[in-house]
Amino acid sequence: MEKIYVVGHQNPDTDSICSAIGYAALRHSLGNENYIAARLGNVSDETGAILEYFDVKAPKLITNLRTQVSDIEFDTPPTLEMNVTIKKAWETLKDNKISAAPIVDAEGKLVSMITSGDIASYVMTSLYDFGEKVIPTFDITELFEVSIYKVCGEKEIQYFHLDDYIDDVKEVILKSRYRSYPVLDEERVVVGTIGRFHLIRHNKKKVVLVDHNELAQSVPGLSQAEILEIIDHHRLADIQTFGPIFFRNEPLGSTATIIAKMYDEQEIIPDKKIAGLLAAAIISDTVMFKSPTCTPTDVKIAKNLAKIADVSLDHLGEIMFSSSAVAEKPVKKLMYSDFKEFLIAGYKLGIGQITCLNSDVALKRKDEFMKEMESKKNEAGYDFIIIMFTDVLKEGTHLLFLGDVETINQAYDVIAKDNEVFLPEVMSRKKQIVPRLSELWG
Ligand SMILES: [Mn+2]
Repeated sequence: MEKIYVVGHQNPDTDSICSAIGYAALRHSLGNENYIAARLGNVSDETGAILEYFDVKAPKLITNLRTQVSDIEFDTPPTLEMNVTIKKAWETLKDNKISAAPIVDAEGKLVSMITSGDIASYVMTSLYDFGEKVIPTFDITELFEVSIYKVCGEKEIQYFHLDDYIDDVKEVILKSRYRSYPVLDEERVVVGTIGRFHLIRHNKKKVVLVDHNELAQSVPGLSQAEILEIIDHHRLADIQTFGPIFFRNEPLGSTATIIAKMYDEQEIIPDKKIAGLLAAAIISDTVMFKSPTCTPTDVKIAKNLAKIADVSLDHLGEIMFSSSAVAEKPVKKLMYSDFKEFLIAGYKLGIGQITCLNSDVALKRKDEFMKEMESKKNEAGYDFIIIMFTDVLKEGTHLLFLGDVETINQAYDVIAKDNEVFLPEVMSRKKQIVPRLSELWG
């Protein structure tokens, strides 16, 4: 059955990973085994700690959704072994109404290709060599018994692999003149042939997006894929689809909350592990229910999930937030584990968020952070770069930023100094940091 990937945003956070796992599992419970949880990047330490706790594997890593040869309905003509005769080869081509077939060794691996043209030309050349002499019939029989390997010789064969991208295949095919090309699996075993014709229509990869609906945060090659559903709790952004889709957007604290509601609507109780992961995702996204994005629904559902999983929510919080201990880890790792890019009114900016139990420890490393921010800002061509140190105990966020200080002062009604400022009660990038910039610039 055709695979359907369920995938969250780039630089996946706990909500993106756990919602993908949770939704794929819900689909499995409904009998749709072809839903596969996926991720677009490394699992953060926070998420890793929670996956380990519940003993659940990280979702499959995918790097893009460009169409590959394996997405095409290519032909599967019979293959011929090297030692068969041209008579047999000719019959095979004729019986299957094809003009070419791959030649393989005993293990099915590609050796060459034979075409009806090769056979015709070999026979004609051989006959022609007799000139105008009378041809004895036994010679013709012998001719038919020649092994095909002799006929096609050692010509160079253009072939493709199952994981080759169609764009690349197209380029090669348009420049060459063959009618069909062998397709190989990773063991070089021939699994079929493709021709120009197959490139015209092919299946798109199918995907369900969770926890985002913003192109810049999604998987490369998305425009070549078919989006079946979007389940999200972020602002409506810019992803467009070819046809109508199932789109579910609710102003809740996490996508995991929506997934848990969907279990409920289907009257399915998630198993212990899934319930635990969804609860953890709610706690992570709402920063222990302290974020203004948190709603009473999030609290109610998280408590219910914790009951099913037989764990305490505080314990889940400890596992996740202490894992992002900010004293020792490399700055790059801290900065990019939850880093998102935004385009607001023509401004390009990057905003990273680090949730921690003690932001003072992190700020001792300000110089290191500023250095990395500087180089990232130049490299990515950002107008602004902001790193949020969201402090669970202080219930606020310490900002480090690079960009126009007046923007920060106006947007957050503060007086920032030395590229930093503390924002009490600010816990959410989505609801408190981004919207104020949008208002200011928009
Ligand atoms: Mn989320």
